[in-house]
Amino acid sequence: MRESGISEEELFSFLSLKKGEDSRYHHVLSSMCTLPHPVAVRAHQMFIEANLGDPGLFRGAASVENLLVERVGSLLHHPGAGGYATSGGTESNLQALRIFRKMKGSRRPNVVVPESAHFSFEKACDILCIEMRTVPCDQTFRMDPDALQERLDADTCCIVGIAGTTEYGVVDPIETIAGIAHDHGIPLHVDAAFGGFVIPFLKRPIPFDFSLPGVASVAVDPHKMGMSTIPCGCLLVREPSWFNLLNVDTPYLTVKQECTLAGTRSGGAVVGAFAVLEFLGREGMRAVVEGCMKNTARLIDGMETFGYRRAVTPDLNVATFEGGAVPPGWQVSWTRRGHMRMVMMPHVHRSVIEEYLKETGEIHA
Ligand code: 0PR
Repeated sequence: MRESGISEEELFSFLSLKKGEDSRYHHVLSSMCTLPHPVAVRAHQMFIEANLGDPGLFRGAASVENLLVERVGSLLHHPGAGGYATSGGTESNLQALRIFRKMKGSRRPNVVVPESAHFSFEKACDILCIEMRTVPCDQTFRMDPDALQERLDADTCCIVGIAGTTEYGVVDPIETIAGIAHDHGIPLHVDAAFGGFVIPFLKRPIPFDFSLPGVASVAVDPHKMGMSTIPCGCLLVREPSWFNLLNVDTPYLTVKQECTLAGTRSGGAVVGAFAVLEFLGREGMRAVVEGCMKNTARLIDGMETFGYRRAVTPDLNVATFEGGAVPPGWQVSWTRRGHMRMVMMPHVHRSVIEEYLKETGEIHA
């Protein structure tokens, strides 16, 4: 660290330089994050210093967190769900497994996840010393429920289903999986980190939430399709009292117990997430999702005219292809199976897709 500080002007000209090295979202087709909605930015700035880790000091921000949980709960057909705002899908998934591991009390617990699960489950199982059993997917990259049944035993503390896979944007057969979970008395955690703010707004919603009796918990991320600022995830559980399993004493804080993983937590991002939902309402969210889905269909259509076949027809706004050309200056990603992958987030406007297709056509020709 410097002995004496530099001028603000010098500092910010250095930071502008660094900012210039960042990707602008404009040509980014590989991300599940997006430019935050302007109301999220404004709300975040307004609550920039709020620390939800000491909620008694920031009662306003803390009550907005409760409102956010209530809004997301009602979206997922369970307004009375317990929940809190996490730092994102990784923390939500870890905390859900932590709850169900404690509930089970087994000495050698296992969790059963589809092979398509996000790598956050690997981290969570490593930290929690849980055996992770993977279930193969079918040809459409969705978990095979028969193979799931074979992997369950008396030490299975949780089944995981994915409502919107990271790589292919497909939804596991959650209704069937929830039935299996219910029959075996094993809690089902649904990772809807990406899909949670998409599926409820589709023309034909797919069952994935608390409306299914076997679903015990759901992870949904405002900092992905919720268009909030980073970091903001949400973990919701069917029974609010389950969070008591995670409580630790916090004697010198304004609240005496805490169930969250992080101590200090961003109030700004949480208020930002609430702001977007309030400002857009279901109508506004439907419009955003409809746009993303139309753009996905347009991209698939356009790529197929060049002979790049879709790897699968997605449920959500993720498109994957058997091969493809990447024009210079664009960010795309590749799945573990080698498919080219693009995510049609809200910043990927129709004009961006047309530009991408035009440039791809030029390379292709
Ligand atoms: N669950 C699912 C289904 C996810 O897709 C992700 C992240 C997570 C959990 C973990 O969420 P956090 O990253 O919030 O902890 N999916 C994206 C991915 O890993 C995250 C991402 C976002 C990656 C933007 C790159 C990027 O530019 O691909």
